[in-house]
Amino acid sequence: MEESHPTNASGAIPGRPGSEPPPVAEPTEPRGPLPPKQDQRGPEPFTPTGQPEDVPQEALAQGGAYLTTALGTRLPDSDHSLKAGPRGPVLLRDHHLREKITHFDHERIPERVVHARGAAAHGIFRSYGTAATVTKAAFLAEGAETPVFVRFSTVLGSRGSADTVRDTRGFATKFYTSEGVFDLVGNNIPVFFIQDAIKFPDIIHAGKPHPDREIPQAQSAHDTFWDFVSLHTEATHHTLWNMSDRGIPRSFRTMEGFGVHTFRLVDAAGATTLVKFHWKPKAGVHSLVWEEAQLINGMDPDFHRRDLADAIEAGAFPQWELGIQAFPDTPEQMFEGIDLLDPTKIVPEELAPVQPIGLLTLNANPSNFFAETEQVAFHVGHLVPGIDVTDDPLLAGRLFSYLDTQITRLGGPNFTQLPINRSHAVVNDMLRDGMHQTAVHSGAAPYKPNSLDGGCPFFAGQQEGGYVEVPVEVASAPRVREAPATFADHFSQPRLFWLSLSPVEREHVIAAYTFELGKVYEQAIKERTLQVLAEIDPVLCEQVAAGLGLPAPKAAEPLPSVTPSPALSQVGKVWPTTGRIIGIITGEGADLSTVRSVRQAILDGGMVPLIIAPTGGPLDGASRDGVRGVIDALTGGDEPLVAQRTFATARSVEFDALLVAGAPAPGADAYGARDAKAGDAGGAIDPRVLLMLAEAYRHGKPIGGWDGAMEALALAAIPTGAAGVLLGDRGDEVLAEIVRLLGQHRVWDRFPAAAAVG
Ligand code: HDE
Repeated sequence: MEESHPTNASGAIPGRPGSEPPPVAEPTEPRGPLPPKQDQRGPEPFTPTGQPEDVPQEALAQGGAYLTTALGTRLPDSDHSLKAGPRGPVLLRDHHLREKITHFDHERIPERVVHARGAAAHGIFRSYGTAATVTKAAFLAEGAETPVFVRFSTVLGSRGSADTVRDTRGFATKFYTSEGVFDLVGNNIPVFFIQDAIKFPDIIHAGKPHPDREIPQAQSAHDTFWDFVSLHTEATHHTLWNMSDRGIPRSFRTMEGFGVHTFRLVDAAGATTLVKFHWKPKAGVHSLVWEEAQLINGMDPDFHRRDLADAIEAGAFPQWELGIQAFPDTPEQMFEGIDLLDPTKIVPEELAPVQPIGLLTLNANPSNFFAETEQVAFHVGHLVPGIDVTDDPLLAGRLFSYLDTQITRLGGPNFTQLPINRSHAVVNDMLRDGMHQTAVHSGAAPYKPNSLDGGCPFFAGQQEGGYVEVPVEVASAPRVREAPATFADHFSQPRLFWLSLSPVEREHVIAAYTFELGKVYEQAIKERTLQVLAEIDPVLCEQVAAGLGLPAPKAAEPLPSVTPSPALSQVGKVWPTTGRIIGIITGEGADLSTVRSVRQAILDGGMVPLIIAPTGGPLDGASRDGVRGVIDALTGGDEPLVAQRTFATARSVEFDALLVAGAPAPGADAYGARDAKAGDAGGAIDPRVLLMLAEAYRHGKPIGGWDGAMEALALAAIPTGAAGVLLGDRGDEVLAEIVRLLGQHRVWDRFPAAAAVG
């Protein structure tokens, strides 16, 4: 049968060679742009509590007072299945039972393949306008205020793993700008293990638990990690940062953040500047010490998550300044001999200062962890006009990976419609259908060009705020699987970092390598790692080798001469003490008026006092009744002094400093009483208090006391007159000195500085 073709009025077949050209279509009446489609508008702005401002409460989940099914039918009972008689059997027709169980069965979604464990907060970013000279991004204009959502994370552990493991921390920020969403998906360490995204599965497979037994959880102290990083020496710099105090931050609030890659900013005239992004915490850059971090993982695995939420709830809003290091966008993309496309390299701040461009304040906790913290989807490809990427090969792979992984994790391509991910700018895309589509799209023509929807939506050029890629010249080159020669140096920057650390920080690095390699079984892996350390510094190599009981190898090449960067050290600086936690150990006979005034002075200083007592309840309970109670009631007198921790619930790791108000007698519970009866010299002081003091001392925390405190300190084997240990007659004087020491974070003198480096 003859094929039939559509023909036009002249009988020619459109698009067929040799046929007559199709006649020009009659112009139709030009139509104006259609108004934005209702369902494709941006989301209603979300308040920090996560509730849309102008959506009535009834329209949201959890409206109304009565329990309903998912479809709104009110329910009389949710505690019993529908049965044939009270003793059963259960009936299959019980829709409510099946709905409840089925929904529960599907409550979990796949965790993130990396960065599974995280905590997040809402906030606001205020731009200083100082970046407006180099970028046209609207949210970086002077005075612009942009809502943000920030998620902090560990990399290796599962969702339920502990917070204070030795690991890199994620620091991902979603800016809901007026021009669309911009995500700055950074880490707390400025360099990465690999230079090319194709190695990402390798480093992650090496760091994750062993595939046979699925152990160890959330840590790098095992054979596969060290096997990989000792063979793959471009990982040396990042690994050294992990082994430094940066691998165990005191709090998310006291971490720096880094964009890692070099980005490209574009101004209104199209001029470009290369930049590296930095987040600088207002509270200072502080870390735990390793023993402390390990103890916390048992005592309070949610330490960082709790710390962030508590601080925000208490109104102590964490703040970071966003800064940029700016470099000329030359064809070589080099700065002072450093390849700006190499993500294993930093540019020392002494060579290119970090210029502040805005202030981030986290001021609201998520109201639902799953809806917000778990479902948030960051992507380095979420860019706004004025910010572009570079050809960093690690970044190129990331530009593919995030969307790809989120399609699996969030069950399809429509996760951008989830409240936490929705743009606050108007959305009019032509993406349609797919799993979990929540928009009810109108219009007949989700394609371009179209005439049926009046040509809408229209393209936005430069003038209309469109995202126009920078027309960067691409050099013609052979197609190869190779890294550039400028990526080849893997050791000079680790040496630079090592030499920039203070002696006590070097000592921590030595201890960290010794610990981690001490957990490795294969001798060959330890030896290979020692060879890597020899290429960084002989003292580092020798001291770790001594700890492992192995010979120290010599460097294969003469060590490069590098200039240290003092900005990389966390020691020797003075920081605000706001939000730091001071424990006050009280006991029988403690002078409560001093405790009360010291507690108040701590609060007045913006810090957090926690009273630790042998038992719970009010310390001055007896005096609340009777005459004192009546006077208080009449005069609105003092708040009762209540124990927030007991000897059973407190552990040193929760506190930044400890005060001892008198001699803490044993607690009334079995533990304290039993040990007290032991009859040794320590019997008079609760053994858990002695443990607390000894730990705080070992971890370099300021300790102060008055009244009978001296006895407790002596029994905890804390030398009289030791650095950062203060005994006085007056609580307020002792506190003043403790706060001064806290400004330096730790009593650094207490750590023997073994790592003297020449
Ligand atoms: Fe990621 N990374 N990454 N990463 N990354 C993910 O995306 C990936 C890298 C970072 O709180 C994943 O949604 C590749 C560097 C953070 O939700 C995944 C490479 C930096 C977060 C992914 C890197 C990061 C992620 C997993 C090598 C610092 C958590 C779940 C090319 C600059 C974001 C997800 C959050 C998460 C891929 C390297 C930071 C699989 C392929 C370098 C903070 O897409």
